[in-house]
Amino acid sequence: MLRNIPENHPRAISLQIRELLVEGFRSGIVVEEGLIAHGRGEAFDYLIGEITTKQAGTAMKSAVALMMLAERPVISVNGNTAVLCAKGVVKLAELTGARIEVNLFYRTYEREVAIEKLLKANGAREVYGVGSKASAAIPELMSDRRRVDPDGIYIADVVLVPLEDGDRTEALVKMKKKVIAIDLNPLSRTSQKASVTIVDNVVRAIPKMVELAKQFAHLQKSKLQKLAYGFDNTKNLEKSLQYILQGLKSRD
Ligand code: PTJ
Repeated sequence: MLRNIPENHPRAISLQIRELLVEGFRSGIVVEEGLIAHGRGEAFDYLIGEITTKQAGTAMKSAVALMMLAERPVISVNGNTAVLCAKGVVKLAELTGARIEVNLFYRTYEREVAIEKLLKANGAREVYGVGSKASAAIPELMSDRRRVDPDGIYIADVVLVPLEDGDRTEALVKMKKKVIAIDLNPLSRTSQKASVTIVDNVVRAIPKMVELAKQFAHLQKSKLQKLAYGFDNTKNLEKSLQYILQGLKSRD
């Protein structure tokens, strides 16, 4: 049960998100480190004004188009993502034809199963990467994130990694996969290494991506291709940083 947060509290949404994570921690889905990672995310969210910026919107269009054009798209889910947006992840997977795979930095069988259960309670039919299904390995990666499903991330051409740590993004790109990151920190290694970086909070980004996927269902392939491939991640990240800097300067 979430603690009572007054609706009219000026930071109500932010406090509710924290409560979701604390609950997720108590139920064994989120790790302690996930709470710390959220704090870092919150700080960057504050700097972008807790809104979806124009740059994030552009990146999302490219990301959703990439997923819709992909042959084997996969959405990778960790503890934080599961408690913050299980329903949205399932919907996005449905609309883009993506598989959903559990992939954890702090991997335990209990957490994998708890996340699978949560995803299934939110409508997922099949969840990849749980237990012995994670039998393939990402080359050159030493963390437990290397363990992937041979029918999921291992053979994927496009992987969405909401809230990630950088090593795996780099390794997946080396495997010639397109990696879409959602990360509030435009300076993180994940953000810098991904093919498409959405600098936004997953709680705002995933629902917006669901809406885009609905709109894009009617687009011609050539239009999707233009959106997917006519995107420059380095330039877009630079603009995201400029956005933060301008916001700080305007307070002078
Ligand atoms: O569930 P596990 O075992 O896979 O572990 C998950 C964590 C998050 C602990 C693990 O992936 C980790 O340590 O991540 P990092 O290296 O701390 O990176 C998390 C990144 O996500 C940071 O750059 C944060 O700024 C960013 N972030 C945190 N919360 C959000 C976020 N980005 C988007 N939306 C958020 N809500």
